Amino acid sequence: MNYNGLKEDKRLVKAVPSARQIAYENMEFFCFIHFTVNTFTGSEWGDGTEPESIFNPTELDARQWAKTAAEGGMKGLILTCKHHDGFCLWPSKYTEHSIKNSPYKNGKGDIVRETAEACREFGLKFGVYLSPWDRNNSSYGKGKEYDDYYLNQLTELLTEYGDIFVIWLDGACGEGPNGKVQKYDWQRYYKVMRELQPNAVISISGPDIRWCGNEAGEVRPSEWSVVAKDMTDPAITAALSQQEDNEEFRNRPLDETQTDLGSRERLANEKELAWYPAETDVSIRPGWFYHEEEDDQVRSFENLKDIYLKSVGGNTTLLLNLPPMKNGRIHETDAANLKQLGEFIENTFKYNLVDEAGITSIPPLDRWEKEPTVLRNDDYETYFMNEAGTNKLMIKINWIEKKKLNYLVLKEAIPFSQRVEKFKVCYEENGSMKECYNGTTIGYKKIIDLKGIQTDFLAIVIEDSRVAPVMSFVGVY
Ligand code: FUL
Repeated sequence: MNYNGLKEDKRLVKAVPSARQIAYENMEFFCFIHFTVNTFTGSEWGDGTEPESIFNPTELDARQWAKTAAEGGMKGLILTCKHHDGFCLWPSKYTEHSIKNSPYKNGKGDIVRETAEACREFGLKFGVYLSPWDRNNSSYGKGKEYDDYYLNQLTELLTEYGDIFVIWLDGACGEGPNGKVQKYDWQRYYKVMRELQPNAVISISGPDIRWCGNEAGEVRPSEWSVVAKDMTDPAITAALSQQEDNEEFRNRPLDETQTDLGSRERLANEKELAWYPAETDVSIRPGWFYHEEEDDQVRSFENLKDIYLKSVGGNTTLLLNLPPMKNGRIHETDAANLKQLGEFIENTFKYNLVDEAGITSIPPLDRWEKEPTVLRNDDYETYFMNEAGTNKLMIKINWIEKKKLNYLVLKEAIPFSQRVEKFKVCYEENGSMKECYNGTTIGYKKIIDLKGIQTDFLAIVIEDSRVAPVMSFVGVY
């Protein structure tokens, strides 16, 4: 099989996800909560000199955060336990710069615990963001002394709050209070993380989940989970997010060097490859932290829907930030728009029309032990693997009568890596076949807007694949 002059290369599909990566990708959609002294000073990056006394959320109820996230269709929640300003939302034993010296619950509060408990109540998994960059602690920039401090805090978070599903590591790294920049001992950090929470993924400046490269909700048209192994080097994420945080940076689109991370051409000379799937992280407001003056700039339901379909439906996980207000509550506009998204997700993907359709395929059925009907089950136990060496596959779906079709969902069986490189979708209208989609990657999940076409026949035509495609699920809604 040839593709643009390059031979089929089985090594491209040797990179496969770990169990923890599969579990994370399956969760699809998460909530980010950015909350710290910045909420009270109106800034995005605190400088570490903020007095603890300003932190005073008088109506904070972590259950409202968890409820809002669950109603929005999210499956997990990640809290900024410590942002770059160094202020801790839990009473860490290792610093005085925390809520224990704030008016919040007279210094007796622990927002990490309250949030972890609320997540359990609402069926969400809980994750932590612990900024390596600390602009408050005097050991920052002093090498091992700061690494020890960071690991002590990390150990508190990973041992005292139950199961953690993700440790989200920010790439931003600047000067500390003494003007020095710290060189983080990442490998030592990862070792402790793996020991204490072996099921948690280590994201962004970690080896499991990759930053998509922008904060504007933009997704690559061809998103590959198999990329060059050196992309997992935290120095790369750090370099990408080194700039000052401002709106321009947050809305910066991908530059050309970042649009193709995984094509055969791009990977042709890479010696080592890794399964390193992308995450789309974006805020519901212009800032990561709450600013009252942005109350009229909350992303609308339509915009959130668009981001959801592009990201979760474009082979990435989606991490959507909901910044609580000074009083500790998520603003009602943010909650209402997200709730609409949750209802959209639930109602749209409730009933799979493939359950009442016939499925056949070309090459024909009887050449395989398994029938393509296994595509109705949304799991990796059942999948449809094309015959070795046969990279083309057509899946045909037909109904007894015409149906109005809104969305098509396709999933590859990612335990076998990501294989499909080129496919199209066709349907029958007035006796002739029409093309309604033409694209490249599928990966974990692809959602295609069928725009309400009316038809009784749909064909998914895989035109090229790295090696024989393995499809796990087809849904039509
Ligand atoms: C960035 C940080 O600098 C922002 O403040 C925010 O936390 C974002 C999610 O990551 O690197």
